[in-house]
Amino acid sequence: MTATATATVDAAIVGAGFGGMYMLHRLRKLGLNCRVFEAGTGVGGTWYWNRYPGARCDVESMQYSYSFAEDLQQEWSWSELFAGQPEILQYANHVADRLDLRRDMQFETRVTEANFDAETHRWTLRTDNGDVVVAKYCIMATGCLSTARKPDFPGMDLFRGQTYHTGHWPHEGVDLTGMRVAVIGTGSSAIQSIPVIAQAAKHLTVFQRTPNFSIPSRNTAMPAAYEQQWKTTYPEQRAAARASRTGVLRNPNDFSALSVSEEERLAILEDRWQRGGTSFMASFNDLVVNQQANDYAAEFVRNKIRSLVRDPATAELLAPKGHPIGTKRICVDTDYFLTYNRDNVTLVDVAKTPIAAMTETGLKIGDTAYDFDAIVFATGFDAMTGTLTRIDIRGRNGESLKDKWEAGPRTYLGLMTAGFPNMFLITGPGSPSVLSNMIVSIEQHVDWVADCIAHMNDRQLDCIEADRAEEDQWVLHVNEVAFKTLYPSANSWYMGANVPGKPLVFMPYIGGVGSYRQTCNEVAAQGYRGFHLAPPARQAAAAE
Ligand code: N01
Repeated sequence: MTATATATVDAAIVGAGFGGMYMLHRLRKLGLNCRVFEAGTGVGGTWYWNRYPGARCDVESMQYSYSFAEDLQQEWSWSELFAGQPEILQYANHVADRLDLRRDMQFETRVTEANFDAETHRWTLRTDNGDVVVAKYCIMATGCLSTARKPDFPGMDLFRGQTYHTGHWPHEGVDLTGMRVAVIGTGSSAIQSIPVIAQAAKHLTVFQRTPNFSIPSRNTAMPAAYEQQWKTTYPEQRAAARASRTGVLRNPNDFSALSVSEEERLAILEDRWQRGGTSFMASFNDLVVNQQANDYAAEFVRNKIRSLVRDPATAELLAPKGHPIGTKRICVDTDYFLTYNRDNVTLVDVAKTPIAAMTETGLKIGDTAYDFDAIVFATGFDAMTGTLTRIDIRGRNGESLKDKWEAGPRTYLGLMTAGFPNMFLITGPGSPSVLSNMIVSIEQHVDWVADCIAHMNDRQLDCIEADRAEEDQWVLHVNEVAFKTLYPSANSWYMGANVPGKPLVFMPYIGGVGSYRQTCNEVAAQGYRGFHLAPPARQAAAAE
């Protein structure tokens, strides 16, 4: 679809990932005229950009898919227990085809500005292609991990070899066969890509600043009986996931790690380790709130690392000791720790002596030079706020979102931010988002927003805005809940700690997917408590 110079739509949706796709579908059903803007050349969001070797979802395939249409969830078959990136992208494209979404999508177009006009209650969006679009609603489905981040080493431009970021992996793929490769970082993306890169590279050197806890995925081809069992019980299972804490069904044990004998504790942890995946964190109900409980689980995993990695010094370097398990995003891997037993893999600790510079031939750590053919940045994202604050968003009275969020993001329910009427955030900061199964949280937000717009249409309302005092209360609540857990003790991207100068604020809402949904539903049922709703601007003026 090509934009005309100035177009008018009911809703402008920014982003064609799972959030933007479903939002378009829901709003079309309400009869709204919509346009989706997407920087990439296709749909899929995260799964469009993150094509690095080994990229895979760590929520089980049967749970990581849309639940809104029975035919969609019945007709699609996943080939593995945990789907790889190509298959998830294929799924996103399948949904786009089935729902004929692309005709309202404009690709290779990045929204650069959005301005609210309080006189008309309309947003004007501008894009890097020069498009100007006027919309009643501006819906930011921009993703939580969509602005890739590279550190700013001196000499970044000097390196003569190839450089890559896991979050911007070339579509044509990269052949690292026989190369001397560096991977910087040991987060989820690195932990998935390192075992695959090690198989191709002549030599792989991993630069680790903070070791991470990782649990084996135990990924397999999809067992037919397992798929069938899910497909016949989808309604119940989806309902249970929506009411759960994380949006993922993982059989949580509802008792404390301190309530059982040491023998029992080890047996439970071993059972979860053998089952694999993030369900390890559901071994007990207090792993993220009780330091002693957490210590037991953390030491269990450290001992596993010690048993898997042959060289004791490397094993000790890989064993995380500086943060409670789970407070930095828990990783899920296939043969990550075993990869360090390969002769062609070296681990370099850059915690005490950081990477000093990039050179023409590689990296400098202190006085030591390392030469490479390719350097892979697995250095993460400016998470949750980075994409939104890079768009020049101006609300009432020209207030800039970037300025408003200077000391940390402020939202009411993670859905709207006061002063920015008619702008909805899909899985915004202050909502469970990244602490949950993203598709469950996306569907909940999209449904809430679509229902809200239907409510407004039915009553000829034209403008909705979060109340600032309600927003202050919500921000306080998000903080209070977070500080009852161990999460804020880690230097994680949840806290903004990975971006120099970013305020240290716990950004997602940790109160749980189920109870959060209930709160959102109650707010709607009470006539959108905490929001101001208004008729069209001209009508309001006439009534005064
Ligand atoms: O990014 P990260 P990611 N010198 O920020 C290191 C989701 N995800 O792309 O911890 C040296 O976690 C940094 O070190 P430190 C998931 O939610 C999901 O891996 O800051 N190192 C860290 O080790 C995940 O959490 C899936 O000390 C530097 C790494 O780079 C999120 O995306 C798969 C450095 C960045 O790790 C982000 O994961 C992949 C420097 N100057 C991702 N700067 C699945 O579903 C940064 N680092 C499986």
